[in-house]
Amino acid sequence: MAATQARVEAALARQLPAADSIPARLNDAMRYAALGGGKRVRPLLAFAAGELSGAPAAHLEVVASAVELIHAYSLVHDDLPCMDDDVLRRGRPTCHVEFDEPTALLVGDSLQTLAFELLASQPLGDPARQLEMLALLAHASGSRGMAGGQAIDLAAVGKPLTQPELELMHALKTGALIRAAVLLGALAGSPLSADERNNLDRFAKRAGLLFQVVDDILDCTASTATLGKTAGKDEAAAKPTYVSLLGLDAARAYADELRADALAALAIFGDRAARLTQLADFICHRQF
Ligand code: GRG
Repeated sequence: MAATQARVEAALARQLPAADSIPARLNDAMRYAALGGGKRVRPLLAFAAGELSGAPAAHLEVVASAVELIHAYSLVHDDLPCMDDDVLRRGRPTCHVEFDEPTALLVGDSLQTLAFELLASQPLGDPARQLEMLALLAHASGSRGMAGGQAIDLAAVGKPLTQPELELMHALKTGALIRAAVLLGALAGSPLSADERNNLDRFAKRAGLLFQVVDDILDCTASTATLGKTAGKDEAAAKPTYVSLLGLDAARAYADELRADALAALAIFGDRAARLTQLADFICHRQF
């Protein structure tokens, strides 16, 4: 994991505009938001999924960086006063606190477009498959994916949601990009069979939901210092979560169930899925 994280960090550092190039404040803020922090779960998933299809590491580096840039953009915008209004991210002041709101808005815009520039501008094997990858990442990021989930989240504050409604919100807000990371990693190599692809998709959806259930548990059980972001925000904002819906013990049991289902979907891949299995365990048992 450390080697992959370092590789992605170096790739992002190369692809982001130099901090002293014009416009220096925006470029500095882009680097602040994207470098030097985060678990890099999505890049790790992309690299692990690439092992299923024999994807070249150079292709995976591009795919993983593109997904992480979208993720970094979403965190910058999510922290803005008009959204979640937070001051702490990855143990540091949020982007709009360290810089200013207009800069943070432009940082999000620029990280998002850089992701697509990166994914479109380097040959990644079969051009038709590369187009499929671009469409997949765009779909996962937009109103039918992450941004749509964020809209449902903003509208849901203070309202009780049923479990299927909560599931849809998270499948879009958090799950869509995690699913994209897994599928893009696999797409960067040789084609999978239809059966393999369906099982990988099932793994990706279960892993995305698992990530969110654990996030909800950590929000009410871990400290701000451990998380590097403000803990207890969901309850304070009266946000519906798996813990508020099911209770802590049932939320933990649900996380175990999702992990087991995710791992069952990997059976078809045998030893090639060793790293994805480790990552599902990491997502389930993480402490931050
Ligand atoms: C602004 C369009 C738009 C979308 C924002 C992803 C998101 C949608 C908001 C983030 C809010 C949040 C805390 C969601 C819970 C799950 C999540 C994405 C947590 C943060 O991801 P990690 O834990 O972060 O992978 P690091 O810092 O490790 O990269």
